Order: sequence, then C-alpha cells, then structure tokens
Amino acid sequence: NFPDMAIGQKNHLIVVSNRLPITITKDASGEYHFKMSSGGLVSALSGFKKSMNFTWIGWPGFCIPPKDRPYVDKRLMDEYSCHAVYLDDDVADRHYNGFSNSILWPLFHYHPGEMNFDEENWMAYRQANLLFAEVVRSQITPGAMVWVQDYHLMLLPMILRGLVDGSASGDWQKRELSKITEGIEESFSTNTDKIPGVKIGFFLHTPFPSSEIYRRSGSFPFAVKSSLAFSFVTSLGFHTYDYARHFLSSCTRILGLPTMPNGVEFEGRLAHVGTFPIGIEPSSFIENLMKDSVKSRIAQLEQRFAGVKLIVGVDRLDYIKGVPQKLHALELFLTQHPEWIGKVVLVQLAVPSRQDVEEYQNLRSTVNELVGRINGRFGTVEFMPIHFMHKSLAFDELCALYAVSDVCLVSSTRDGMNLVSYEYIACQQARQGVMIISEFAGAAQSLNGSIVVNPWDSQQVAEAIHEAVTMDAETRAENHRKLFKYVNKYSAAFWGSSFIREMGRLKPDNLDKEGQ
Ligand code: ADQ
Repeated sequence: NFPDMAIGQKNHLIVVSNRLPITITKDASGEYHFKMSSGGLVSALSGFKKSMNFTWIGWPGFCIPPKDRPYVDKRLMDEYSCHAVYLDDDVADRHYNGFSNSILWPLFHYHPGEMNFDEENWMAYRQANLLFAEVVRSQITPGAMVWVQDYHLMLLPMILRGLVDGSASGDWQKRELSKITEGIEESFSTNTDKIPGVKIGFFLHTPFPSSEIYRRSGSFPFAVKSSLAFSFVTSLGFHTYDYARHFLSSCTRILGLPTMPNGVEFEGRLAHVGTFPIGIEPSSFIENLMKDSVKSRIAQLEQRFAGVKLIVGVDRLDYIKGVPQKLHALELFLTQHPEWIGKVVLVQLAVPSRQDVEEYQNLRSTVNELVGRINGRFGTVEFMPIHFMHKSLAFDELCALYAVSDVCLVSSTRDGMNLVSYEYIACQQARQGVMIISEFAGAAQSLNGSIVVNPWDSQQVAEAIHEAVTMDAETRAENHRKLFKYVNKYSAAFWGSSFIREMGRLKPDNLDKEGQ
C-alpha cells in the first residue's frame, strides 16, 4: 500500500501532531509506562516506518518533570522513533483548550458564537507552536519532508520555513515571526543555518469554512494573515474539494493572493492545495470480528436485542456531532410511527471530550435532559428507546456493537470527515446495515450508497430512519457492496501514501516547477 516512488531509506519523514501517538502514564511507584495508541493517524502512518527514515514529534499529554525527560526521551526514541515537545501544564491547557478548541475548532465548524478569545490563550498558542518548531528544527535533515497535522499547529509551517531558510527568509515572514514571538519571554532561535531541500506539508483534519465565516477571526488580534500562514507549505491537504475551495477563496478575499484551482501563490512560492480524503484500516476491524471472544459477544447482543432494530450512534460528545439533532429526529420518528415503539432502540455512545471547555459541559446537560425526556415519554418497564453511554468503549465491544446494529446514524452539523461511518461499514459484512449520514460530514461526499440527510431537518431524518428500518435485504446488500468497496480502497494507508507521494513530486521551494 505504501508508495515506492520518492520514498526510500534515504528519505526522512517527520510527522508532527499535537499529541504523540503514545500514551505515557506514570504509576504510583514513579515508573513510566508507554503504550502505542491505535487510531486512524497511527495506522495511516506506521507503514512508513518500514520504507522511510521516520520520526514522529508531539506533546506527550502531560507535564513530565525535567529530571525524568532524558529517560522518557530515550525510550520514545529507541522504541517508537518519537520525540517529545515538553509544554508546561498552563501553556498546554491554554494552547489546546484555550485557543485551539475555543477559537479554531468553533471557527472551522461554523460556530462563531462559541468562540471565546483570551489574549493569554493566543500567546500560549504562539508559544506552543514555537516550542514545537524548536524540536522539529533540531531533527530536520537536508531534504526531509515534514508533515504537520491539524489546527493545533497552524503557525508551525511558517515558523519552520523561517528556521530552515535561515537568512533567506523574506520580509513578510520576518515581520510575522516577530509578531508571533511578541510578548513571549523565552528566546527562540531565529537565525539558524539554512537546511536545503526541506518540504513542509500540512493536513487539516477539520473542515475549512467559507471565507465569510473565516473573516470573523479578523476581530481578534489573532491576525488572519498568520492563521493563513500555512500557505508556507509545499503541499496543503484537505479532506474534500469544498474545504480546499473555501481555503483558496479565503486566500484571495482576505489576503488578496493569486490562487488557481490547485494552489496559492505566496512570496514567490506556489503552495499546492489538494484533496486527500482520510480513511480507516478496514482489515483491523474485519480481523477483530473473527476473534472468538468478539463472535460470542455478537451472539450475546443479538440475543439480547432479538426482534429489535438497533440504531447505533458513536460520537465524541462535541457540539459538532449533532447529538441533540439526532435525539430530536428519533423522538419525531417514534411520534409519527408509534408502531415502532418497543421495536427500535438507539444505542448512543458519547465519549467524554474536552470537559474543561464550558460549551462541552452545557452540551452534556442538554443531551442528558433530552435522553431523559424521550426515555420518559416512550419507555416502558421492559423497554427504553435510548441506551445512552457517556463513555468510551473498548475496541472489541465497539466492533461487536457496530456488527449487530441495523443502522448507523451520523448527524454531525459539521465534521471534517467522520470515520465512525467508515468503521460501521467495515463491520457490516454479515448484516449489511444502512448508513444514514449528514450532508455536513465530509464522508457524505464519498459514501455513495448511504442515505444523506440534513441533520437540522428533523422530519427528513425521521423519514430516513423509517426508510432504513424498513429497507429490503436486496437494497441493503447492493448499497453495502458500494460502500464497502469505497471504504476498502480509500484506506488510511492510501491517504497517507497519496499525500507523501504528492510531496515527493513537488519541489521544496520553487514550487511552480513541478517534479524533481
Ligand atoms: P473526530 O472528531 O474524533 O476526528 P471521527 O473521525 O468520527 O471524529 O473519529 C472518532 C474516532 O473515535 C473513531 O475512531 C471512533 O471509533 C472513536 N470513538 C468515538 N466515540 C467512541 C466511544 N464512545 N468509544 C470508543 N471509541 C469511540 C477528527 C475530525 C473528523 C475526521 C478525523 C480524522 O473531527 O471529522 O474524520 O479527525 O481526520
């Protein structure tokens, strides 16, 4: 699955994400434990370890005391090819909760009303990006490809470009860099030697909103220019064509930069813009379903829910996931189709998320209230229409739940891609259940064979639920065949290799001449 072109041991790939793909814990005796995380990004990128000289840079998740860092560094490097960026707790909190998730997340998901600006949080965001840049700079080798992930690190490409270009960096860049470091006491290396041939890629996992929304960020000292600074990259990736188009129109309308369908020109460079829809590793789900323990769990659940159509919802409890909209639609469905009361159950998992941000606490109360109201209204002694779990499920249990569900309902009001839909499809080999997906999830653009709905239109979603629970086996099988074909082909590894191949094809800085 991994590309051979432009990739070989001599190539150095540095992946940078806010979190390292390792969960580090410290037990009561002070001993450290390291565990590789699972998840899309890890499976998408781990394949490169074999074909490239591979480094992963990120924050370890909590503040590790300075005296322990040499030990942690050694284990991370020797066992996982990782390097940690150490942030103190206050900077990490303000960077992650305070700015990334209180400004950029709502901005990118069309929730400008939820944005809470705080000058110190903005400073922490800049500071964290600078600290990341120092660690990345220390690892860069000539000709390296640096691939930065997501909205937590939007300033990083520009800072890095300045660091690797040395004195060659342009005036605009120097001016913006001085704005980034303004008010921050630590000193950061600004004058470093040029490192030739470095390519910088950036992938945004969220949507990129319309420029009309993006202009809302202009009211903050968070200079819009800086936020678009990831046009300093060699290659810039989005999940869908629409997000790429919105980005390009923001570059034109806000910055007045010349753009073309495949890129934006800036300071004599062309940053290539492309769409690279992410996927999952379907084989890991399919193989897991073959395990005896999972098979017996599936049998147990099938017995427990015999005669009932199960609808599954798996979401982080985030306002973008449209959980209240889903509950309203279910309520309407049961009101309009009382014959289904007692015969349809929604199993809704809502993994706690960003509990330190106020909007997430409010959402939790709203959802609890709605679940209580609907269960109170339609429930009986034997039956509850909603099984609500405010927790994360283990992988085996999640796979079993996907496998026994007749319908998966994704009602995001905005979602970069949404991988839950892919996971459900991968686990539906036997049952061939129905996928209902919001038109506002990036995945809706690829999942031909699903029922696409507008989550704000409860009537439409209620009708989709009815269509799904009454769909004949032949139509389900035909739809699933199309869906699975797509999910199987456009895997996480395919996504990673397509992006890296694109970077390999481009020139590092004189980007208007493609090819090496
Ligand atoms: P997320 O917003 O986290 O990701 P998504 O792509 O759906 O959204 O991935 C969620 C993951 O968490 C899935 O792997 C799912 O199985 C897991 N998960 C959720 N709830 C769970 C629970 N209760 N128990 C166990 N596991 C649970 C962001 C963007 C998305 C984009 C991805 C990848 O918001 O739009 O698809 O990045 O780019």
